[in-house]
Amino acid sequence: MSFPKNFMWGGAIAANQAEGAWLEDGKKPNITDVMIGIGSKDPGLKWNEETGKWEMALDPDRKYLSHEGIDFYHRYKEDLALMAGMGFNAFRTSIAWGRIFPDGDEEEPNEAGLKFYEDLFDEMLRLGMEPVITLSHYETPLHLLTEYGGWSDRRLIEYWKRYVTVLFNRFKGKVKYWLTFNEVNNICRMPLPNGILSLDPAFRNNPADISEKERWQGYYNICVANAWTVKLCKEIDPDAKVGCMISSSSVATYPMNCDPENVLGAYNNARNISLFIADAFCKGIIPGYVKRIWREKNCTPEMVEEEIQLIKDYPVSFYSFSYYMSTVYDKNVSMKMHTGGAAGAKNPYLKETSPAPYNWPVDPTGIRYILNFLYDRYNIPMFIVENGIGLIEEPDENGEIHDEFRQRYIKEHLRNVHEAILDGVEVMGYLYWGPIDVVSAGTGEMKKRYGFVYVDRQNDGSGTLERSKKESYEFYKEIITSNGENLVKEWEKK
Ligand code: BGP
Repeated sequence: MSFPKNFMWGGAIAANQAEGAWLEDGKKPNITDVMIGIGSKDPGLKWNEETGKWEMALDPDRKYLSHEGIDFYHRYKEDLALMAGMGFNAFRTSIAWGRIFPDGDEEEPNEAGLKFYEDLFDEMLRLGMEPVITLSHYETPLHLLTEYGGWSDRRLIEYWKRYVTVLFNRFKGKVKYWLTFNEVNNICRMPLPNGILSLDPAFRNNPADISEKERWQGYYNICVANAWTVKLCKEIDPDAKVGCMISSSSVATYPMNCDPENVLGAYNNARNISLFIADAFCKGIIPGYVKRIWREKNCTPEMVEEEIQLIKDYPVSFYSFSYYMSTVYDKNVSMKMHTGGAAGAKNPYLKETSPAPYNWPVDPTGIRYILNFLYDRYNIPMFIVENGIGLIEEPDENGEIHDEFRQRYIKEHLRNVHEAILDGVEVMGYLYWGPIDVVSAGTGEMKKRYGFVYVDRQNDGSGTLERSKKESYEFYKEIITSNGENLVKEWEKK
């Protein structure tokens, strides 16, 4: 038994990490444009006592690599041709909200922004790639944060509806798969890149932190916005589908041992980091364990009865997710967070991690575990839209990059995806994260590379931006062109 016939094979990037052209053709800054890495403790924002407002305050001594990215904005044709060369039949990227509504609260969209994405999607379709489009990949227009505090203000729901209505009308028939908010569950642990900036005087020295009230009001407003997206899509383009996008590494939280407190702690970790919002998006309910937090922290958001009904009536049609690694819950070890997921105790059973300084544990079985777990919980198709490995790599004296680690990583993960399919899980596709090197989300650097295609751009901003194929390029191509058959045959032999 092989991979399903219509399996989507490809890769995923995001506008803010690849496009560059951060102020071109009418675009204004979005939140990640002022951050060097989404985990950044010192974003380029300052409270101005005189105006009584937050304002952009970039550090002149630091390099904001995302401002030029890999210049995908101008080079997308070349890049898509390289992806097509591997046989991609799907490609995921995001729309930078600030290209369409530069401030976010305008009445009319920016035609230049719409035109750019129209040309981009037309090119994908011409090359036989299904566009899989994230509506917001850490890209809320900065103005919506500085002026309104972002998603904790319910006016954003209206601005969002305007934004998605424009997109659904314009790209009707072209985009069949929409993802609402990238890794939306990070809204609680990394509120700033997810579009919330505190307007509470208590947080003026630390824009990365917010009050519990703002956090959960943001959560509720995003749940409402998600449901509106599903409703508007059904009305405007009924053939298209809307999915959630959840960072699901933490769904694979294993208990350190059979101490019941660790078992329960592991389960709660999966819920509190990943599922608390997936439950709302997929099952249409605000779960009881979330309401308990609201009661205990006295931070119940303001809610509207019709909106609770809307959340119930308009769940997403598929579950898309990122998976990078699993983690271990031990009641005596604190749980840290980074872009790859949660990091708790060390798992003594895992043989490798990605090389230093990243050291992300490699756990291919984890992807089979979460595919089964999530499919059992939500009963909707699963879509892997991010999985990959970031390595520090430079061409050797022959100009080549031999990335065996990446090939092994992909093979082992796909093997487990295949097992999950045999287990009966409906899997729509596998989109590898970062098929071409892009700026890292977590650290804002170039030297952490995921690509099958190398981009000559360095951390100091130097480089020709020239693209070249790594060894894994042909490897991935072979998998795609045989629809995974080559791997299945290899596994059957063993
Ligand atoms: C996810 C993000 C991506 C991506 C990936 C890898 O959290 O959705 O944007 O970059 O992680 O993370 P990093 O770039 O930090 O290695």
